[in-house]
Amino acid sequence: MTATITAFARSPDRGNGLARDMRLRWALEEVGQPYEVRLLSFEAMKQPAHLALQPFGQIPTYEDGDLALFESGAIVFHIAERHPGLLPDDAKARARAIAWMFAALNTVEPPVFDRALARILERDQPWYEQRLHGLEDIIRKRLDGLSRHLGDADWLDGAFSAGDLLMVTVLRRLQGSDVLGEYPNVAAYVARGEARPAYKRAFGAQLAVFTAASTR
Ligand code: GTB
Repeated sequence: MTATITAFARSPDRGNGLARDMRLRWALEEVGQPYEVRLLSFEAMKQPAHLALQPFGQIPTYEDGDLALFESGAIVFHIAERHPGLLPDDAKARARAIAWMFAALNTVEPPVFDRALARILERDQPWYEQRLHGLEDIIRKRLDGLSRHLGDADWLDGAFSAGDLLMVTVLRRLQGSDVLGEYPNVAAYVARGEARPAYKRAFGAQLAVFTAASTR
């Protein structure tokens, strides 16, 4: 059965691939699984039908037969467990790849996402600059660790994995910032992820949604 995911009918990022359906699209493309997309307005996301799938009224969700899932990390993990290509077979390497999935979402994403939110919502506050510097200091600590670990390797732990997929989607939010520019090997790592054919197909698919919505 073909899985169905949900995504914004009109993404506020204007097709930049920053909304979290991009993680699911990329994972499904990496493992060669077809998928369908149900596009939702902000209003539809808060209706009972969607709340039954996603208690917080957000995208993305994933439905496959009688299985419905929410949380992009859990969905990527589910896809990676069911299809070869995103998690190593070796048990220890697999455990390490899963650790990197958690690191992306639990350790790196919070300050990166908070910075993005602050730049949108808190710009007019008198304490904005102080808050931004504080968040960027935390992000630098995360990128110090990531950069040191990565060195000149292509991926976080051997072959490309779901850990890299999530980490790259998190780091993309820093693109164009001075803070990412301070870590050339991390910036190159993000570019390497974006150069993958599966990434490009996923990006193109979500961009097509935004382009179609803009011409209506
Ligand atoms: N932890 C959940 C997951 O990983 O699935 C978080 C899901 C989530 O944050 N969903 C967001 C959402 O539905 C879209 S991705 N927001 C609507 C709401 O909460 O009412 C986050 C996002 C939103 C907007 C941009 N953007 O404009 O650039 C990028 C990312």
